[in-house]
Amino acid sequence: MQRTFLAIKPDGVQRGLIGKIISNLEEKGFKLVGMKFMKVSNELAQKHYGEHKDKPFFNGLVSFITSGPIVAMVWEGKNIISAMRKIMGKTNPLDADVGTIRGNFAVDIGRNIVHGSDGEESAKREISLFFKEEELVSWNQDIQKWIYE
Ligand code: IDP
Ligand code: MG
Repeated sequence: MQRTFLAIKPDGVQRGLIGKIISNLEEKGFKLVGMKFMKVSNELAQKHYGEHKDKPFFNGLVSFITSGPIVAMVWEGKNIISAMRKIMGKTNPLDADVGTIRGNFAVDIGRNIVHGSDGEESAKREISLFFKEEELVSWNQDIQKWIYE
């Protein structure tokens, strides 16, 4: 089993999409192991998006992600890092397939609703940026035997 970091960005929260996004992932069969409703500080935003610090959109990205509350989550499942990226859809929502979160709910690249880790390294890094170990919950999801063979 793998863990990934997923955040519903301020646009997703403002647009009332928290429930729909979480429902989608519960219905898929993934397991929620951590969740926080929070404002991202400037410092945390800079760290989280550190890989983009030289990009022209960096300042806008940091002010956007700190502009309102987000939902920070950790989800667990088989191959969940790449599976989540597929469920999210391409970075530019106009390129994202219909049926994906970004394809269904977003238009602009700077308002693309969700963030998800793009690999094992970034998942580890992002989970530990947003969560302390004791904030993650290990639990038995009783429906797992109907999801995994
Ligand atoms: P990702 O969120 O799909 O992993 P990244 O390339 O890591 O995409 O970019 C991080 C975030 O920065 C994107 O989700 C998007 O909101 C924003 N972003 C990326 N490229 C651009 C751009 O060209 N213009 C404006 N915002 C961008
Ligand atoms: Mg990324």
